[in-house]
Formats: sequence, structure tokens, C-alpha cells
Amino acid sequence: MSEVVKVERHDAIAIVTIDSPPVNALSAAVRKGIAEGVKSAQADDSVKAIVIACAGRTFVAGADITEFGKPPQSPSLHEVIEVIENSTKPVVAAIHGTALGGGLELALGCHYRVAVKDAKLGLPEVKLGLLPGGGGTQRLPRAVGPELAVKMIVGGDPISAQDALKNGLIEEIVDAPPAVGGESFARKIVAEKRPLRRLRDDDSKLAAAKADKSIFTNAAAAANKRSRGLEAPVTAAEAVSHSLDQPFDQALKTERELFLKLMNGDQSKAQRYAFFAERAAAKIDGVPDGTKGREVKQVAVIGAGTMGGGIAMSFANAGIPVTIIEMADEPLKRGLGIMQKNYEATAARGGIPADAPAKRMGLIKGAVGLENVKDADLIIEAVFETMDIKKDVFTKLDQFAKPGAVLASNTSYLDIDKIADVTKRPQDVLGMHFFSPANVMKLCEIVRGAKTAPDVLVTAVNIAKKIAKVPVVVGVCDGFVGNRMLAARSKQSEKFLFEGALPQQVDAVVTKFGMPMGPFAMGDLAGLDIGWRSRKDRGIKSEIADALCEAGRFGQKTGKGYYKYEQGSRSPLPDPEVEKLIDETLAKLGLKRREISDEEILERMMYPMINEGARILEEKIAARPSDIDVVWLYGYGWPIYRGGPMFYADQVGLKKIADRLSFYAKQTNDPSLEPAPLLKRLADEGKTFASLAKGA
Ligand code: T1G
Repeated sequence: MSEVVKVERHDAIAIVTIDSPPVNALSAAVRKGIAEGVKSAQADDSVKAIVIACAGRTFVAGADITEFGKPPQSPSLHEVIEVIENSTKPVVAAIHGTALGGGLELALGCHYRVAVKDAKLGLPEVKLGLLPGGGGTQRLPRAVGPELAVKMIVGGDPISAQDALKNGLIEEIVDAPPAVGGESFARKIVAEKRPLRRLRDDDSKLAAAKADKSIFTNAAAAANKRSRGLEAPVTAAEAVSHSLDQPFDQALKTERELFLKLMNGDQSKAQRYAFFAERAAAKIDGVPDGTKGREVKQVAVIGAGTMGGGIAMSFANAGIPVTIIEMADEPLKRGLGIMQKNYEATAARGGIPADAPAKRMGLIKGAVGLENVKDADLIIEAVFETMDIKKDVFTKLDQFAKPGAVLASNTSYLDIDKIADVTKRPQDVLGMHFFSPANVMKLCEIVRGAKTAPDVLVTAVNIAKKIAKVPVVVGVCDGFVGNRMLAARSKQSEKFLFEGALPQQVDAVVTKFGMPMGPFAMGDLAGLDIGWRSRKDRGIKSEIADALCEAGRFGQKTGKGYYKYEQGSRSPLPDPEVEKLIDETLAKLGLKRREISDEEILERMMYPMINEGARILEEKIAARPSDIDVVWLYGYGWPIYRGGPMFYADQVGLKKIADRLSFYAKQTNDPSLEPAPLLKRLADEGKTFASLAKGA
């Protein structure tokens, strides 16, 4: 018996129960408890079979990630699995919730596995920049065949209990509670004197792929298609491939070597950081734990444009009924039509079940007139991005919305406090800033107004998680966190064209770094005319961008912008016309182009953003550096294997960044590049942004 593992005997069946909240992770204490529990049952002659089950909301959700990088403690997971696998009495894993990573590997070490009907089983280690390090790359292919195994291990997504049964990963789906289901299964196999099935000794499912290697190579290639820049998926496929060409123990050794290489690598450190950063972001500074959110059963979205439509789909995708409201029939019909087409296209690609479009559109009701918000618990406004229109909508919402309804604006820049103050209920107002396409992008910046009530913040965070978004609470300022930092980067990218670089050089540096797209290709995607019109409204100039627009080069929508695009293609092609136009503009301004290195471009793309991040922390617009990283990971495509701008800054070293910023401030005569006080202090003290979490 241990704190976290207890053993009970029900006649001839021993039940080893793991009870280590929140997710029964395989900490040293849990590993020790399991090994001792199984050994004690093994030594008890009256015991004929052993069941391993978990208390709480889930079966073991993996190794304890907080132990990584610390000195290993025995028994190791391998040693625990050996105790189980070498048991002469059948050991049954009884699974509920999620059997993930080391948790599934533990179950694969058992002779039999059963699961309740809504259980999920997977090896998601690649999502942490790792690979299964507890024998999963060898036992899973023997349980389900190498094709499905490489798909599960390289993709990292879990499968359902039904698919697990179909593919031989589990023997039976049992009724909950899992320990009871596991016990009755154990009694059955004892009664039927079923042989012990040790996966390590069963190569039957490998035979076909051993005969025809392409079965595996094709599956690996398909699985790796989406792992741009990531080391773990390719390495994981290699580890699984050795189930076909190395004896079990040798392949296990290879798995260990490859696992340790990844574990000690920079990419996994960044991805493990991102795992905990995402969870920390959901903790709202200054709001007491246990603060309850308001119930959200009905949602209303104002505006059926691109953002409104995507937001409404996110709620329908989560099974939450939503009313989408427009001011007239025509825009409403157009918006609903686009959502319908979107769903049908996704279903046609097999991204959602064939009956999902009808089901989800069935949850989206169209209506004309703001009075239709009257039953909604949450109202999200997604109308045109001007303050007057927003204030007008919120003034009216104040009249029609029921008491206690949460009023959210999807503004991406505007002052939430000014919007809230046109209502008599500013405590119920906040920002919920979604990212386009809103039904795909995971980030939701929750903008906390000066008067936003704590339970309103909790409501927004809870509902964002419910619709599979990653919420980050931010303060009110121009552009909040993401767009404010992006503006600092855009300023430099624009300056580069005046100094001598070309769009394709800058974009190549940024995409090589791992961003999905460079600033100029992004401009062409969004449309250059939007910025052009707003510059004209504000009476400011950007000579090169203005010249492009005057030449009708608005970007993808006109087939040319900073790049040219062939008919029907979205691939940006460098255009000599643009270089000519830049040269002519610089000549008019009396400016000379100079050679600019890729290193300077990278530093001036990343360091000003990091500097702005430091200012955002100083002003408490973000509660912690990791929140800023979560914004960039889930809203702007920052490569996960670099952890986020603030994590990256700590890897580069704050002293170097501060020095380079001072250098560029002088070189480009731009005082805004001078290091922010917080960055300067941490650099001078030899500290990191991460040290702020420890109160540095
Ligand atoms: N280790 C340590 N802490 C963990 C943890 C883990 N594996 N999983 C979750 N937590 C903490 C989490 O930080 C949070 O803490 C709380 O549990 C609830 O989590 C050898 C090497 C299981 C689907 O990758 O995917 O095994 O914030 O908020 O939304 O091959 O957690 O409350 O303080 O996410 O209900 C492989 C990781 C590990 C699964 C539940 N396993 N976990 O989701 O709750 S590597 C994983 C999850 C491995 C072996 C290898 C999810 C979940 P706090 P939560 P949730």
C-alpha cells in the first residue's frame, strides 16, 4: 500500500488502484506503488489475476512531465512494465478517461486491456517533442499493426475505445466503473484459462509489413507530411520502424537512445514549456480560485461576416446553439450560405462526418434585428471595426440583453472600456478577440476591462475552453498583446524596404525561422488596400506601399502586391516590377539601398517584438511572459519548437538582445528600439523572463 497506489483483494482478483490527482501521472511514487502492488499480488497464492485501474477522472495520462530534466528515480517505467509483463498471473488494464503516453505503455505491458466506452487511448509524446519512451514504439505495432501504430505515434492523436477494440488494442469494452468491468473480465479469463499474451513475444501483426516495407514507409511519410521543422515525428517514425528490423530488446534500446536525444534537445524543452504555458494561461490573475462562471446555454453573435460566421461555427462545433444576427436579410443569407459551404467542404475532405454539416447548421439560427439577443447568456459582437458602430451596437444591446448576460466584443484593437461605458452594465462587458479563420484558429484573447467582473472573466475563459479555444486574459491597450507586438515587427519590415532589402528576402528569413508566412506575403493575403485606405484617412504616408496600391497592386485579390500570383495560385512569386517600383520610390526620396544580412533581418524582426513584450509585462497587459508566448503560438503560428517569443528570448539571452536593440536604435535612428526598462533590468541582472514567474 502507498499514498498513491492501493491494493484490494476481491477473492482471487487483486485490484491495484492508482489514485494520484489530477491525472494519475506516473510520478516516481506512482511507479513505485504499482511495482510493489503487482509484486505483492504476484506473491499472494490466493490471487489468480490482477487488475490495474485508476481512481479519479482518468486512467494514467502519461509520465509525470514535471519530472523531466530532473535526476531519474527508480523504478523506471521500463522496470515497472517488466514486473507486470513477467507476471505469471494475468494482468488486466482497466481504462477510463484517457490512457496516454506512459499510461498506454503501462497498459501495453499488461496481458489484456479493457476500456469503458468513452475512453481514449493514445501516444501523444510527439506533441511534447518526444517519442514514446516506455516501449510504446515496439509494443503498439505488435498490438495494432505498424500502419496504425505509426499513424498514432507520429500524429499523436488518441483513438476511441471503439477503434481500439476494432484494431485489437483492447479486448473488450466494459461498463463503468472501470475497476468493476476489469474485475469481471479478469474472472472470465481465469475461468477460461486464457493464455498470457505478452506483446513483446507476439510478432504476428508485423509479418505483412516485414514482407512489404512500403506498408510502413508510406504510412510514415503520410504521417510526417504536417511536421514542418519538428524533429520528434521523424525520429518517432524511425523508432517504430525498428519493430520491423530489430529484435525486441535491441529495438527497445534504440527507442531509449532516440528518446533521450529528443528529451535533452531544445525542441522538446520548448514544447514542454508550451504545454504548461497553455495551462497557466487559463489561471486568471487576481481572480480567486473557485470563482464560478455564469452558465452559458444560448449564444448570440452580432454580424454574419467572416469573423461572425467563424465564431458562430465554433459554438455549433461544440454543440452550443447560437443565433447569428444581421441588420438585413441579404447579409444574413450570404453569411449562412458561406457557413454551409464551409461545412460541406470540410465534410467532403473527410474532416467532419458526412451528417455534421446539417447537424451543426441546425444549431445556427439566423435572425434580423438586435432584439433577438434577448435569450442569450453570452453575446459576441463582430461588426465593422469602428468605435462609433461598436458604441451604437452596445448601447442597443444594453436595452435588449437579459440581466446577467455577458456582452463581449470581438474588436482586435479598440478600447473595451470606452465600449463598456456606453452601457449601464460595464461589469458584464469584456473583449473576446478571435483570430481568422475563427472556426480554425485556437487563440482567444480575453480582454479584461477596468470594470469587468471576476465571474464574467471566468465565464469567458470557461466558454472559450469549451469551444476548443486557448484563452489568454489580456489588458486593454492598442492591439492588446498579439497585434501590438506584430505592429513592432511590421514597422521594421516596412523600414527594411526603404533600407535595401526586398520582400522575398525578409519573408524567407521569417519562414526559415519557422513562421508559416512572412510579413509581406501576409500583407498580400490580408489586402494592401485596407492599410492604404486607413493611412489616407489618417493622412500618413508609406511611400513604397502607397506606390504599390496606386499601381493597383492590392495583393492576392488583384493577383499582385508585394509578389505576383499566377491564376488560381496563392504561391507568392518575386516580381521584378516590385524591385523596379522600390528603386524608383527610393530614388525619389533620395535614399540608397544597402546590403542587409539575414542575421540583421532576423534580429530586427524578433527583438523589437520581444521588447514590446517586455513593455506589455511592465504595463501588466499580460500577467506572465508565458501568456505572451501562448498568444503567439496559437494566434500567429509561432513555431512550437521555439516555445514563443519570450521563451526564445531567454534562449538567445536577454543581454545580447538588449545590446542589439541599442545598436539598432542608433543605427536606424529609432529610439523606440531602445530596450524597455524591464528587459534592461533583467539583462543587467543576468536574469530571464522565466525568472519573473519566480518573482525575480
Ligand atoms: N504530467 C504532469 N502533469 C500533468 C500531466 C502529465 N503528464 N498531464 C496533465 N497534467 C496536469 C496539468 O498541468 C494540469 O495541472 C492538470 O494536470 C490538469 O491538466 C515515457 C515520455 C490528460 C488530456 O502528453 O493531454 O508519457 O494546471 O488542464 O484539459 O512515453 O492534461 O491544474 O496545475 O490539461 O482535462 C504523455 C498530457 C506524457 C498527456 C487532461 N502524456 N496531458 O486534459 O486537464 S510523456 C501527455 C493532457 C510520456 C512516456 C512519455 C491533458 C489531459 P494544473 P489539464 P484536461
